[in-house]
Amino acid sequence: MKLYYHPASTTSRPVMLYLGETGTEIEMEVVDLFTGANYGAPYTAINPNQLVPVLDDGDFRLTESSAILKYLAEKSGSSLYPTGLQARARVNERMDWLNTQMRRELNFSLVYPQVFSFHKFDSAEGQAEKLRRGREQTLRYMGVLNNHIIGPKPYLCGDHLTIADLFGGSIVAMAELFGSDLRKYPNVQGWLGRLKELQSWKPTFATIEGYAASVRNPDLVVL
Ligand SMILES: N[C@@H](CCC(=O)N[C@@H](CS)C(=O)NCC(=O)O)C(=O)O
Repeated sequence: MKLYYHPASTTSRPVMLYLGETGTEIEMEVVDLFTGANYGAPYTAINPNQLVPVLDDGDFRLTESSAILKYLAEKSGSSLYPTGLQARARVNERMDWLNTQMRRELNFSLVYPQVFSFHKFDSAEGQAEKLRRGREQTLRYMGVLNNHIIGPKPYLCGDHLTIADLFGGSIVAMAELFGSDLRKYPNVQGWLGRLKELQSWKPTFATIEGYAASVRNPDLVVL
């Protein structure tokens, strides 16, 4: 198997975490998003969306980080993706929520327009409005995550780590990385703290931590 990825990519890191935590060794190829390699003809032929990650398993090609995690876990029978009907439905529910609600607001509406030049809005008014709304919605979803999804449990789906935690950890960690103080969300902070203890967390996050340190500044709109 082969993974096309970039370590600064929020959607590549969950797959990197999965591979690290399960000791799964596959071929890894960096697609350099910072030089636009994903827009070149060779990579566009691999993924017409021009996005990472992509998994190749023989002649089977898979895009979408959430689907890749489920495929890898199901293929190897990993306990990170429980098989019981309702337990699995819960993992899928969390991943869909993270992918469509939290990622849209926290990553695309609040963080990315401030720290990735190609996500910035042309007009100052447009940018300000995007950030205002993104912040408002992210605060709402952080409350849902803190009070209802995590609550007193150690992980998103209960007592055990699942692929939903690997997926969500990468998305939610973007808040802290770019200057948000999550102390007002103690359950979220505690959950992230447990994920940071995973042996593959530090190496997986080294690139984005370096990038965040280089662009973080007091003017960023944060939570
Ligand atoms: N829904 C896709 C989204 C993938 C995605 O947004 N990838 C970003 C990195 S996090 C990317 O490749 N961006 C390159 C670009 O926009 O130029 C997934 O979950 O895999």
